[in-house]
Amino acid sequence: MKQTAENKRTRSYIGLGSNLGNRLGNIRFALAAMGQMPGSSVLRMSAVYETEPFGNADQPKFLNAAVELETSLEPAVLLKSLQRIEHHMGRVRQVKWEPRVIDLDILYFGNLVIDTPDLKVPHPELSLRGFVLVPLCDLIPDFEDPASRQKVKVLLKKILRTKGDVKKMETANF
Ligand code: A4P
Ligand code: MG
Repeated sequence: MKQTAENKRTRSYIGLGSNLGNRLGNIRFALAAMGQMPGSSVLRMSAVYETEPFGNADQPKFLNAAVELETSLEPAVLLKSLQRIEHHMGRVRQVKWEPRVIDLDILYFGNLVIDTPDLKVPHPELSLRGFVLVPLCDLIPDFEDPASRQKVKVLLKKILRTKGDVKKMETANF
């Protein structure tokens, strides 16, 4: 879907995660950098949460958050821009689920469902992850997930068991 023709702006939701170095500083830096992407503005950010590592448990705790972005970038270009920020911030990819300075995932891109080798939206494991759903629920509890057709708050309710792994850290305005 072309976004450029009329400079259409789409609401997109980005998940942020950091468990290496100055985690809060990393989240703040990435937030500022996303605001500098062409054709993009950060509208809102969730609270920041300290979360138990999911997957490989033998690594430091994460800080996680989500932002609401308005962007005229096409999804693949947005992904590239986010990867550029990750790279600029010193993220080196070696092992899946290794500790990372910053991880920027596209959670939603409007109502689009995208399934290409490089980009899957909604993020495929979103509905399993408290560290994604809790921050998203700060922003868009009533948004209907375009894959499952369920509201974000309903998806969160289904994984209530793991919610205890997600602790609100700070509610300051960014
Ligand atoms: N990719 C496909 N779809 C997307 C999307 N929607 N957004 C591709 C971003 N990237 C997407 O990602 C690998 C490839 O996914 C990219 O090249 C892109 O083309 P990556 O960021 O390079 O590698 P990764 O993050 O190590 O792997 P992956 O599968 O993204 O890991 P996850 O699923 O992101 O998990 N526990 C807590 N508490 N908090 C966390 O934030 N994060 C992870 C990482 C594990 N445990 C965690 C957390
Ligand atoms: Mg990732």
